Amino acid sequence: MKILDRIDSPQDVRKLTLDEKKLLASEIRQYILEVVSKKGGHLASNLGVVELTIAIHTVFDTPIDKVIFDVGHQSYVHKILTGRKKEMMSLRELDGLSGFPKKAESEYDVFDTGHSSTSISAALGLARARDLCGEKNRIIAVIGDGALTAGMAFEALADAASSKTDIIVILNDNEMSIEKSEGGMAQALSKARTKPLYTNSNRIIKSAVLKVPKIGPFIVKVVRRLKHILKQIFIPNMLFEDMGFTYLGPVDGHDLEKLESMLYRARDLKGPVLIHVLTKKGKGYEMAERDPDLYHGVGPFDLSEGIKHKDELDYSAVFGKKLVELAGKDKKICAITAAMTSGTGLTAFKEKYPERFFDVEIAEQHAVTMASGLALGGMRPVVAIYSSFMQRAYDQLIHDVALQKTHVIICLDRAGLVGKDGATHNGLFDLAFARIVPDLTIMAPKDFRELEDMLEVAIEYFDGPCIIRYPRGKEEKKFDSLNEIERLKEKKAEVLCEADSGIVILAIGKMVYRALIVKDILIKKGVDATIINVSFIKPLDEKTILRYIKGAHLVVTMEDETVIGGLNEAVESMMSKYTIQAKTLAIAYPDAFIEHGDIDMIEERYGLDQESIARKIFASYQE
Ligand SMILES: Cc1ncc(C[n+]2csc(CCOP(=O)(O)OP(=O)(O)O)c2C)c(N)n1
Repeated sequence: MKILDRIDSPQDVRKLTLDEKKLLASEIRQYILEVVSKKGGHLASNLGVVELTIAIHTVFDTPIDKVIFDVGHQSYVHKILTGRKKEMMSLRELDGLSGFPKKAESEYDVFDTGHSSTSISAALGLARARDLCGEKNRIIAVIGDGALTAGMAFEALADAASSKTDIIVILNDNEMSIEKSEGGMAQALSKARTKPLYTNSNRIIKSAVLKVPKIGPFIVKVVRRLKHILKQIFIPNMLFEDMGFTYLGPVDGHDLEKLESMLYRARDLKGPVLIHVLTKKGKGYEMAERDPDLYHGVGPFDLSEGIKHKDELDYSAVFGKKLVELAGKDKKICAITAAMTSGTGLTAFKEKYPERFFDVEIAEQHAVTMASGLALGGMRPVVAIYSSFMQRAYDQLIHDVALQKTHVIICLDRAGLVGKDGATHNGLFDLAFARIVPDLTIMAPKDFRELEDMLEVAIEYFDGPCIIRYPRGKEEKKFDSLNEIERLKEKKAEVLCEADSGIVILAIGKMVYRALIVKDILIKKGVDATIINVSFIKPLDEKTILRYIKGAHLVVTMEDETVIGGLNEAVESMMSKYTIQAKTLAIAYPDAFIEHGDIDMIEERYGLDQESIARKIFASYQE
């Protein structure tokens, strides 16, 4: 019988001997490889934290002691150890286990994560609540070196340090964000990695000096006074110590014995403690160790063959290619990413124009404000960000870009539903939050070609801030629209087909092609529809739209967004401005957080598949 078969909770882990736990670690690695190669998910990060997670659940009294996993993509081991071993086979499926910690899933999941760098803030809040309630449990935040690059993590560290409360921050340093960690924090950590272990050497020196007859204790006293000087010599990481943390480490994150003893020491210390743990991303699966960024987030793949590089075109790749082309002609174009170079399609740009490429690490807010500075300095910055991560930089969009009318182009990748990563990663709110920002142009392309044209027009012909939002994956259909640049320069919508049935469908992005399919279904039911590709959510091309909706019977809006604040509201407020009486129907996601799973299945659940849409339109038309 495998040891893993005997593990239903951390209590079972605590009963194991060290050797059994080492075996358990290798069984867990095998299981994760089996699950993720079948289901897809985050692989390399989970393989790297197997021993660390076992040690945490051994040393701390979870769930009374509370552990928060930053980002949460590395929580699979934690899920396996906390009673969800079997459910791992439903990982990231609709109604299955989430790929991130979820309070609703388990009492061991303390805080829902997904976006990076929230763990220390949440842990500090829990620690303060514990103190105020007179309780005694331990609060632990597990944060990667990548996640530590975000401003929010620094804000929390500073607050935690000055709070003097008991809180443990475990820094999981694998020298990788999704790509190799770079920047000032990476440099500081790399210095710390190469220096001797402070806590061990400090203890050893102290006990040796104490043994010196008569003058030993005196020396220790003097030495205490000279602590600051000693610190300079022995403490590998002044940054954390100077802030007010007790720094322990670095410790080998794959040596269970050392890890456990370090965690026991941290557990019994007072005040804020930071443990620096060194791990290897992808540990135990050679291909992932060699290429951890490729194995960060994966789809299903063959374990013996590994992931094959596929050169399939998706929106990110089309964006990246076009930007490289434009940057060849226009030396002022700069590209900015917040730790998502390959995800946003910017790898080729980085290689071709390194001096105009800026990876600011997980710092979306800084990315947007820095872009505004670049624009003020005469450059043409293009910031590529996933729609959901842009939520971080909302104030920067308003205050640092739109208010100052700087010519910053923000390309929102993964707009709409993302599927398996679920609620934290869905890009369903960008229209709602961006639409109310004055002086902002917001576009959504129906296919690759329109994305390329929008990018060119936004950079070369528009002035002031622009957003282009596009979905994950491939285009639904290649349209044969011609001379798009001229139309887009005038911020015009595109009438794709006209009908005199009184049904007008206004669609954006990937919903444009769906509108055409819906029209075919409707025709079979005996009604036709006019279809307009809106292209500009802001400013709406009122002239064109008005021409078709005046006198219409039913105006349908189709968007891959939440129903609040997006295209539907824009059209409805325009209709009320011009007192257009037509009935309206919103095809959009409800005012709710949409769960993880296969995109087709989620669309069906919320009535956004072609059949459901056609049914709704037909019913509404007949009412
Ligand atoms: C706000 C935000 N921006 C970007 C991401 C995408 N992202 C997920 S994991 C990750 C890297 C995290 O690196 P690290 O914390 O070191 O964890 P590791 O995967 O190396 O264990 C990034 C950039 C995110 N989840 N949240």
